[in-house]
Amino acid sequence: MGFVCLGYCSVMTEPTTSFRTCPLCEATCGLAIEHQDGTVTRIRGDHDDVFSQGFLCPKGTVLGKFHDDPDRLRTPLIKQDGRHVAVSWDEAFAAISDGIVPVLDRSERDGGAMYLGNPVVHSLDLSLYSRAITVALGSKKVFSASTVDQRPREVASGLIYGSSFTIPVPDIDRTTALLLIGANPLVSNGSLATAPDWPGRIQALLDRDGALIVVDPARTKTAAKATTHLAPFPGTDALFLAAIASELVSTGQHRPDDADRAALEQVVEALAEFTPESVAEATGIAAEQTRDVIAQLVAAERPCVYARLGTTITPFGTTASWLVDVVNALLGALDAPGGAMFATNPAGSKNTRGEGPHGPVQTLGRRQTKASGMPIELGEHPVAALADEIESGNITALITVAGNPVLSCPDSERLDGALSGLEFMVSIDCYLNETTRHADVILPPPSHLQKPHFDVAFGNLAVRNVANYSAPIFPLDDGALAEWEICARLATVLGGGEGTREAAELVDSTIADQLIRGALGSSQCPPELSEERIRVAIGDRTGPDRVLDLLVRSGPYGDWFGSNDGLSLDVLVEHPHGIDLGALEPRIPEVLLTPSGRPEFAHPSLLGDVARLATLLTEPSSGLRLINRRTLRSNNSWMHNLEILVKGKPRCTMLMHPDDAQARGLDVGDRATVSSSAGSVEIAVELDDTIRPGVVSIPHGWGHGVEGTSLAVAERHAGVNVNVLTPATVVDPLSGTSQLTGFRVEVAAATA
Ligand SMILES: Nc1nc2c(c(=O)[nH]1)N[C@H]1C(S)=C(S)[C@@H](COP(=O)(O)OP(=O)(O)OC[C@H]3O[C@@H](n4cnc5c(=O)[nH]c(N)nc54)[C@H](O)[C@@H]3O)O[C@H]1N2
Ligand SMILES: Nc1nc2c(c(=O)[nH]1)N[C@H]1C(S)=C(S)[C@@H](COP(=O)(O)OP(=O)(O)OC[C@H]3O[C@@H](n4cnc5c(=O)[nH]c(N)nc54)[C@H](O)[C@@H]3O)O[C@H]1N2
Ligand code: SF4
Ligand SMILES: [Mo]
Repeated sequence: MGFVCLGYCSVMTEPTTSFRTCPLCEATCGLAIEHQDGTVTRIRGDHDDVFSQGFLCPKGTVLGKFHDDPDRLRTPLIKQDGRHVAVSWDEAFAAISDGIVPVLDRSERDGGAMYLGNPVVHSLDLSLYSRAITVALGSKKVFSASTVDQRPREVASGLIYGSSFTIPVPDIDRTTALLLIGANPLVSNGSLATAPDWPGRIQALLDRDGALIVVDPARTKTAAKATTHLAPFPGTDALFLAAIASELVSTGQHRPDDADRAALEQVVEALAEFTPESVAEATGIAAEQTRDVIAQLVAAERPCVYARLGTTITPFGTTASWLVDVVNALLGALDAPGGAMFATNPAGSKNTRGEGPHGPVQTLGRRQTKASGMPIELGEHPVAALADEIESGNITALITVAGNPVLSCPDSERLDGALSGLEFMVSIDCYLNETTRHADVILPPPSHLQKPHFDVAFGNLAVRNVANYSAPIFPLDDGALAEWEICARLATVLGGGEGTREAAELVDSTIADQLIRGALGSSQCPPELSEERIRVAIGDRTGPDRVLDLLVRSGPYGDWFGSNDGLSLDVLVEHPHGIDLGALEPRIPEVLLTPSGRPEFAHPSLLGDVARLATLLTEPSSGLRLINRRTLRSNNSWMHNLEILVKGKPRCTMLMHPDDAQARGLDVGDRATVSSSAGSVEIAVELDDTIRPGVVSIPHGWGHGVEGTSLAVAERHAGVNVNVLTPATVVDPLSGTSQLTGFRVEVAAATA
């Protein structure tokens, strides 16, 4: 019988299952994605994934829906007469060249700025190529989501260990007592602690009769599992940790590494005024509760302290992060199995090059932002200063990459207004949303299923050493550009070029050349290796695959371009469920890049903040404070356009203790006006006795339905933007990180 085409049969393919790491959060779950003819039919957890073993959360199942979302941008847009219209890539790059280059040149490049959003670290292309844009922009004004997130932890690590990448992670699978502060991994799926299936790992801890001690003003899903839950006043964790540290030493219960004993005792001497009694009123944690926690940690065979976002988005974030490490070290839990350990990144990291001790002295406070004098640390401006810098004319052109600062950054109403005053703005983003509506040009990346994936960042943070590469499942759409190519073309335009494919390839080969030189210069490079041999080994790959191959092969598990049988991209491709490289192993001193060759616990910048911490002891705790909250079916600001995640009861509500509500004449479902020093919003009240009296919570990332956006589903589930309330004036002075939790608000019944 002849071949009869019914119109669609010519493209019918066999149903296929592809395995892929979920790129949405830090948990890095393995997904089994069933698809046919370019359409995802089903997503399950990959039971053979070496790390996640089948676990996934509701977000992991929606990558197909995101791929098909009609609002996801497929062609570049430029703003004409206040409206965004579709154009070709050539037209988009020409518009950027005409629009931004003169603006940059007028300020001798000083007026350009970048905002790098959270998904940058979840995208292989962006992790490897967004830097090309920064370099070409030629401005030092780089902002990112880090200063509304983990920057205090990184600053503390830079000072203590000599690298901001050297972040201790909880060895969750081996600990016997986990003190978990300001984190809700049963909802967030974990952060700065890459571990798929937190629920299972926490359950395993409980099953082996371990203790889970949760410190959180709310009895969250995680706290509900705890063997002990303490609900402190927000923002006071550094006091609690200081009291634990000093009590451990004053009662002689500390057991640090002898090499660190002197430094730790110097620290504890400075902390003498913080005792379980002296901090009790300020923290809301009774002295006997603190002593009980200490007793549990000391009695445990393998104790571990882990703190996350609830401790870093406070004015004492760096100090709290430091004290976490001090307490772990005093317990003998730092760098010990079952304690707080350091991962070994398969893609390599500053701390895997075997360079060892004797790095440079790390200092703070050398640079400040022009308009508001906020600290610039680790090469980044605090986002709290972005509106100031724009309004005072110091920033005239902005490039946002995978970020939605209008919803995620403090004093956002003002920031929203400031963005409309820019002379030129470019966004690389998948949606026309609250931020990108200000952009003169929007460059859309392909969907996540059309990109390669490898977690170059989370190799530093994983609770097991694992390497897992995912090839794209679907090809690029006709005429679409890979995200690395968008970055590279944009970089050449910013440099005065035309943004052609050839120019982008030049950027790509320059990056590869630098990595080849770096590999040859490494102390770990086998002496017989030559540039020519490396080039032969990497073959004709280009783009992110070539860069990743170079990183992995010259990384700590690498094959050094055929010199041994270690990892290469080819080996990763042969292992679609990932390669397990084993449990974490002790790495001190090899991991350190400090002048002394030991952790600098007594770093002057950290000791220097103790006096400020003492001022918290007398801060009045009256009134209401607003804390942050995450919900399982949400991911910061950008997954609200997927019906399956937003349907059902509204998630953007304010949780309030019934006593606090009653005192204000509020009942379930009532609308309340919430105001702070920065602004006010109106929101529905949910009564909830799981939240501490004196504290209310509102999730972030909402506030859709704004004019000029194109998010049909999100618009129907708009919610309010909590960051209208967040003051931009309060930052952690050591790291420039905004206070997004624990600031004062007034709540009253909304008037009609
Ligand atoms: N009040 C309050 N505010 C907070 C927080 C809080 O707890 N409370 N949390 C803070 C934290 S921890 C963070 S990390 C920030 C996050 O804030 P942002 O860094 O602004 O990140 P998102 O809100 O996730 O916005 C991501 C943007 O990237 C786009 N995008 C998604 N994937 C891709 C991609 O692969 N490529 C490109 N080019 N674009 C992509 C989306 O469309 C969206 O516009 O918010 C912070 N803000
Ligand atoms: N479902 C979902 N998952 C996510 C995200 C999301 O938006 N939704 N975002 C991702 C991102 S970008 C990040 S950074 C991670 C964050 O992941 P986590 O670090 O786990 O952060 P949160 O889930 O915000 O939990 C912080 C907890 O701290 C508590 N808290 C607030 N203030 C204080 C305080 O002063 N002291 C103490 N002790 N606790 C306090 C809050 O009540 C909350 O339970 O989650 C990631 N995963
Ligand atoms: S937990 Fe994170 S990585 Fe795992 S499926 Fe959910 S969003 Fe994806
Ligand atoms: Mo984050």
